[in-house]
Amino acid sequence: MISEPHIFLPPVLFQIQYIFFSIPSPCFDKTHTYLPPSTTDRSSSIAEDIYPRRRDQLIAYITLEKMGEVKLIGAFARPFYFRVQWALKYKGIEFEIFEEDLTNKSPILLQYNPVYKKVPVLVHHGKPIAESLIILDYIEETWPDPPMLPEDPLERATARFWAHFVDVEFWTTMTTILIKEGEEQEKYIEPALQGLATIDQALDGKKFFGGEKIGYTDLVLGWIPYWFPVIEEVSGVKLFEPHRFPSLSAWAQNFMDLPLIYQNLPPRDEFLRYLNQTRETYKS
Ligand SMILES: N[C@@H](CCC(=O)N[C@@H](CS)C(=O)NCC(=O)O)C(=O)O
Repeated sequence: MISEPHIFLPPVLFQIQYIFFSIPSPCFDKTHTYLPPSTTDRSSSIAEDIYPRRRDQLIAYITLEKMGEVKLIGAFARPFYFRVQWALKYKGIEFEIFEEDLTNKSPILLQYNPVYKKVPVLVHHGKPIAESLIILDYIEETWPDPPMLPEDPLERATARFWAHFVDVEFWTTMTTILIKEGEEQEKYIEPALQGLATIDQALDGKKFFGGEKIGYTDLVLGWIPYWFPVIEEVSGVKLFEPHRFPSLSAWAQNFMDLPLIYQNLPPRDEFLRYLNQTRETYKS
């Protein structure tokens, strides 16, 4: 388990920490520059010459210890972060969000997730929990009602199996399709189609993975209906044809019809711009 951070740096050290620049992994973070270029100037004075988002980060940093009992560290449009947001909202838990610029990670992230230095991180009573699926388990155990997972151990294992399958197999395939071109991209099309067919069969005409109500597996796979079409648009590869994957397609519609979901999504235009930037950088 990740150790609890003990050091709470004063603002001047916060500024020094900004000098560090970590190289993110391909969860699209190499070039996400939705901050204006001036904000990447790490020598600028925090007091006077600061872009609002950065000022927000500073304020969030200073007050993180004082804020409400549940905080979520995430970053724009990251699906692993959104699944945790949905889970917290599903449980009716109040929480505060702190969004990272992953091209310039804050001391908060480095201290709260020192092992992976990735988002999301849930901070509960000042204690960090990292890795989205582990966070979902923690949420389920800490706030059992309403349950996300079924009662039956076999059904619980099945829900976790699909979550694992999609994170390990399918997500990687899709991110590769997004950032590659030509032959390299083509190699991943068949695995992606097979992945879609596998998920379609797992659903087998059910409204949601667990039956009539959404639950754990739906929240974990919930990036598919909104993220997938944007990945297709940016990569130029069309895979998700409703007639080929009827169960998955109906599920996607059911999922997107829920206020819990459609009220909690990244704005499409900014998301599209971000994925385009990402593709441009990685493919070169
Ligand atoms: N297995 C992790 C994956 C988290 C992950 O890859 N996060 C990405 C954003 S989607 C990240 O923080 N990347 C920053 C980096 O790799 O430096 C989870 O489920 O939480």
